[in-house]
Amino acid sequence: MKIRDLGQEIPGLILIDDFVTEKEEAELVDQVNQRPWSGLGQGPNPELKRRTQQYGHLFSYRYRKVLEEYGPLPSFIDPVVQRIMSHQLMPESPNHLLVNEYNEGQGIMPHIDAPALFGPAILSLSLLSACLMKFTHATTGHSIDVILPRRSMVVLTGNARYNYKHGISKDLVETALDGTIIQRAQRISFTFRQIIAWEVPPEADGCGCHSNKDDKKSID
Ligand SMILES: O=C(O)CCC(=O)C(=O)O
Repeated sequence: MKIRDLGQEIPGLILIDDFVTEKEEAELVDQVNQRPWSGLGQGPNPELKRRTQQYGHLFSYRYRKVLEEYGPLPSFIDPVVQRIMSHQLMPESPNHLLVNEYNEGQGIMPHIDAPALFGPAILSLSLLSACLMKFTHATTGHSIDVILPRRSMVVLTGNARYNYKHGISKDLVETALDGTIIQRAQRISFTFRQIIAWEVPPEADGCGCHSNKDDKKSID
């Protein structure tokens, strides 16, 4: 494991290479492939244009709120959660695991995970292939691309979590700033979050703009 503090570029951004081994990666992918996927017409989030799974809680992209508590995260993810906690990457154990599958030509629109619903640390583990994650400051537009290598964990806290949108393009080939060329292929990500509220309180969302941030990512 190699921890890279990218805080000079965006405060609160950390990238950890080799967070899981190749064997663990294969096991994690095998576990999720034995379970049902949602999206692409399948409930409980049929409108999603990519396949997803959720553990711990069910978040509805359509209603913009948590609908159900499933219970503890499944035991197959325990070693990863233990590693997260032993490196103090989250203040509390995650109670939501979102699995996203991106095939060639699939990405996720720039968004900030709803501050009222999810806790101060958002972590995402990249499996099967790498991609570029673009971070764009919500007001200044300052933007950087970060390569998320296969089997790495990206950690978003502080500025990176609250003030920068993160997104992944649909491009089939991506070129990083340093010239690295990334041929996009199937990628499965595991996003770990702490759900702190089931819905955005009306006073925090008076203009409805909070929900839009997350809405956009749901359909792309
Ligand atoms: O795939 C990823 O690494 C990020 C996923 C994400 O941002 C999300 O589902 O909110």
